[in-house]
Amino acid sequence: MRAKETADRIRSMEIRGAAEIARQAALALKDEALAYQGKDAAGLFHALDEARQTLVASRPTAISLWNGVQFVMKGNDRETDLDLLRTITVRRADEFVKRSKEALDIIARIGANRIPDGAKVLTHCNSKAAIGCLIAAHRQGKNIQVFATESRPWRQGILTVNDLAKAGVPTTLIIDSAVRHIMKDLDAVFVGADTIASNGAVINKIGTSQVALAADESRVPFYVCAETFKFSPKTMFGELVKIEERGSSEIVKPGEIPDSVKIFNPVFDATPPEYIDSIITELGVVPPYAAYEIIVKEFGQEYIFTE
Ligand code: RUB
Repeated sequence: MRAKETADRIRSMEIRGAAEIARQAALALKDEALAYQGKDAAGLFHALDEARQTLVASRPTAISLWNGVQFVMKGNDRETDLDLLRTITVRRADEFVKRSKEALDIIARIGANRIPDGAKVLTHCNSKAAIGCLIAAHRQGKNIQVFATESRPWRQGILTVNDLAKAGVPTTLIIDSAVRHIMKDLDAVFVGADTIASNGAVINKIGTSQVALAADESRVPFYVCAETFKFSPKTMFGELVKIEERGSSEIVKPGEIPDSVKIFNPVFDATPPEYIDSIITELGVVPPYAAYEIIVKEFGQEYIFTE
């Protein structure tokens, strides 16, 4: 799928979830490289760069998307041979997808070890990384029960309970406002991440920080499952993570409320590091305060200044 179509499908939420949008963006750059009809490397680079900008603009606050396209484009501007530039772009896109899928498998195995037999675990929204851990624990033969929030307004919780039920995991769907009511009976919370800042704050689906607060109050361990491409090199250089706001039609139907009522629809929120027990990555279980070191190790500094 070419970049424009991929961007449209990301914007409309047909493609969603931080890891999936990054993988699809990388594959869109691959398809752009394969479809390029021009005769020189500079032209292909220009086409790829335009595609990169189109993709990044489709969900501008998603660092996974930015990291994914940066991974594919890294060093492309120095390549002067057209065939080589095409080959390198295709190879790097495939490598990003492969690494991201391997990371998911590793996170699932590591995360499952943190789930004791008999545990009741809560998850919020629809994170493939978090769900992977829950399914892996179930496959280890542990008798676990999962509680999944509905996650208004898009109701990604419906996807989650379908994923879990398909894997045979005993699952209960709850509305978002039931979280605090049931927290005292739970043993762990597993959520994903859209972005992790250099100070260890985790940006994830709106409501995640309330779940973390309730978990902290009941002393329930709160785990974040995230591939290293969810860490934001931009935050290391002082950029604040912008919280995406989406339209009012996601919340109310036309005519349902008076025009004078404003609607505020932030789709992510930030959970401070002090509410997070550990972040489960493909590099292992790390404290949120290790975010800075992960960013330096994975991205170095050269990434920061390419935008
Ligand atoms: C999805 C969401 C998920 C993260 C992590 O939000 O917040 O928890 O993206 O998901 P949206 P994953 O539905 O708005 O994209 O672990 O699958 O990358």
